[in-house]
Amino acid sequence: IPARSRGALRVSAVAEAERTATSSSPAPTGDITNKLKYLFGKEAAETPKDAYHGTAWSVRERLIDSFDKTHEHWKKEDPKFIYYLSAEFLMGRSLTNTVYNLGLEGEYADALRQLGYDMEKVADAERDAALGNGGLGRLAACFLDSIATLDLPGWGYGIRYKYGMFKQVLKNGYQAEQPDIWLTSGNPWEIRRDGLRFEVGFGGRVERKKDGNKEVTVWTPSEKVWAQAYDNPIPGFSTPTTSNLRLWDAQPISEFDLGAFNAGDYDRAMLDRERAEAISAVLYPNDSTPEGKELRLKQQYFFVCASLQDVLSRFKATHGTKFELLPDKACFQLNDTHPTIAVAELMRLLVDVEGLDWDAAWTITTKCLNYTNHTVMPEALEKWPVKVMAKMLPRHMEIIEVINEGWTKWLGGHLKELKAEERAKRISAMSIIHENPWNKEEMLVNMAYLAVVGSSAVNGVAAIHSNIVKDEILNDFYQIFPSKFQNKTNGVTPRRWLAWCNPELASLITETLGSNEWINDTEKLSALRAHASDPTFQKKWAAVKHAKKEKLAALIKKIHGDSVNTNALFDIQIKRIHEYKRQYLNVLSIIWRYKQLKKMTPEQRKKAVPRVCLIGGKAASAYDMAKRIIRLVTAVGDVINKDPETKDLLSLYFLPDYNVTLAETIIPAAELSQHISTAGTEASGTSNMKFQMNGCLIIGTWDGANIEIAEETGVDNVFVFGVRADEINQLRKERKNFKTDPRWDEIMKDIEGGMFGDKDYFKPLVDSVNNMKVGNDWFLVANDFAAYLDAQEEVDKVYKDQSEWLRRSIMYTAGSGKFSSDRTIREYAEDIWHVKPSRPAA
Ligand code: AZC
Repeated sequence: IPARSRGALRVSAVAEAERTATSSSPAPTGDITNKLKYLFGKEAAETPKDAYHGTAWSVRERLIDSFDKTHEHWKKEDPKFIYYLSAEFLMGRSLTNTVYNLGLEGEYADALRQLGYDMEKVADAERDAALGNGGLGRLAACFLDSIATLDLPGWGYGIRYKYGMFKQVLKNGYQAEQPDIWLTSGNPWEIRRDGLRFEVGFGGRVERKKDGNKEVTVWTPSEKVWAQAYDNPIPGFSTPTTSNLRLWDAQPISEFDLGAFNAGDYDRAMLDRERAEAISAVLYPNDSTPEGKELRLKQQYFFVCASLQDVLSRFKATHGTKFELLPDKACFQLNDTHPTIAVAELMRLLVDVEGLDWDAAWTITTKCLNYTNHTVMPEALEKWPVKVMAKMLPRHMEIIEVINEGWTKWLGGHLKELKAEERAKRISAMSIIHENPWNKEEMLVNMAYLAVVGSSAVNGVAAIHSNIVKDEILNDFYQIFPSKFQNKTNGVTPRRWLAWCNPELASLITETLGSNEWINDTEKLSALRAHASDPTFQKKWAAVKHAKKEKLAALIKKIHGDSVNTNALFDIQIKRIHEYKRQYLNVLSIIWRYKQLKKMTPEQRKKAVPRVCLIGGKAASAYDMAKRIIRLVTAVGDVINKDPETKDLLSLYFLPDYNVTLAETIIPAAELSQHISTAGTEASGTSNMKFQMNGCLIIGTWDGANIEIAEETGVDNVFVFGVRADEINQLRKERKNFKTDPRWDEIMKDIEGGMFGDKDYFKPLVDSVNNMKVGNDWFLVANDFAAYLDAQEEVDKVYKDQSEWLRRSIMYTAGSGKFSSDRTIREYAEDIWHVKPSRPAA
């Protein structure tokens, strides 16, 4: 889009003029070429990649200017900070987001044009920072955008993985994983903080020593590494505030063993470096199935330990050892259980290192920490074997034991009304350290329990999920501490997910509402409701959607070589591949649709609604069933995309390597999106919110945030189907007697019979939902199948009435106000963190 039409998005001409006037930065054109010359040794930008590098390194300086101003301001004001501790931050690309958030888009687009480049092409040369798996990591990234935009003093803390989320490629239709080597050409969006590093230890022994007449505990680790800080500035939108994501890189304490080298032992000379660097080398490619890997615990402790030391050292620089003030100056949000070792680490730092007594330290710790649960999948609720923890973190294991002793003792007192036997049962059920139910020999540390006991607030991420947390997953704890439990329905940043990724729609909205204030106040989108049935407005709305569909069609053509019908309904399911998310159900209905089309006469086919179905997402590398689902998608696609009789009416493509950037092209083009998890299993979902903002209709179960989206959009505008969460337990028990739909039986036979080839490979997939002796259809695919087909039929019916479809589409965007992460973050700030905005002068 030309810079002029993008002007509609700008905050205000005045604000921008002010920014330019105060900026001491050189004109971008010269600066871009300078960067290329002095950093890359290039006389001119010969490729879009060159242009990207020059531009990014130039923008970086503007970013650092506002970053420094913000930090000077916060240093002076000394407000309370929120520190968001997360093992994952799925940031995606930075260039576009940075220039738009800083209001520099016009300037840089003009500069690039003078150099013969188009901003969009240049932005395309950037690699995604994919330091996360899925929803949890992307949520953390949206939260940082909102924290900065709302001027809240806050930082993210995480790990600077050398290899992020694996790159997914298809080999003959099967998923293959390749390493994501994302740092090779340097990263303009980070600043290495030379000299800012902390020691992190592992293993070793714990001793009690006398210090005067006081007994102190001394932990002597057997292994130590440096955590080296890298700052990633996070620009807010329409504010001078630029916040920070501080990521830690693991470095050896001793650079190089020259002695070993001189003695000819080259491998040993490098050993320390390799061992240390392994800690921050790879992001675990799991979504909700943790691998019981020691390295993962090591990663968790590594970043938590460095982050807490960092915060305490800044605190001490201002407040000395008045640690009783810490809860007024700092709080930490534990993004799932991954950073939960923070409970023990903060205790260790306060008691062993700073010399506080236990009770004082415990009061401070529990005031500073808060925990968010993101999943109900039992396999994702982390539990570490006591043996592993005791070996790697012996002092922390002791601390957890003491915490648990105190906790169970307190609990015993609290439950004194109960009969002894009942009381003992409850205490043992709520003990942080407990037996492994599948292996009585093994004791486990339950990290969720540790997080609940060690935190002030515990929250789920959508209303239904928070209720499940209270009523099921952590019900025992809820009964003891009802006021700790809260709901904070997720949100997404409207900057990246509407304004920047869909500038055409954004311009139309701004033009219609008379201002772009909706970007910071999405509740204003509700005024679009008044235009939902206006044919002229609908026409403009449809034109934007069509343009975005053309763009996505071009991408499909690039990937698969096929031209898809852009007048077809674009039907999309993009998310991690998981049995509970039920991509399988989607494919089964596509097979059914194909069979129906095949049976139709040419006359009947003329009336059918054409569809382009797209599925994308990564399967955890060790998740066999998910990989089979991917293969089923590609195998079904291979058959139907080649069928000349039907291919204009139905096609199915798997989009490989789904990531943030791909989502930015897919979501604006989507007309129908699928959020069809078994009710009660998807904690929230956040792509549903992105689709909603972009006027995409939803077909979904009564699950996660779908429910709240339906409430905001109007339940009748959403294609809701399927069993409800409160029916699931009973239905699971009865599943073996469930009478499957005849259409289901037919499709199962087709797959088993080899209609899509690879029938041996698909056998376990068929068995998992259809052979009660082998699988048990835990996610109730069969139960929802008929209702899902009905809902799909309803989709077709509404799509035939384009004016009704467009009305709904507009109603979705109009109803998306609640799902801005600004709203979510305001709620966290007010109800949990108690941090207040503090904006530096422009
Ligand atoms: C996800 C949930 O599956 C998703 O429903 C939610 O929207 C998202 O968190 C953000 O809250 N969970 C994860 O990505 N991973 C884990 C381990 O929960």
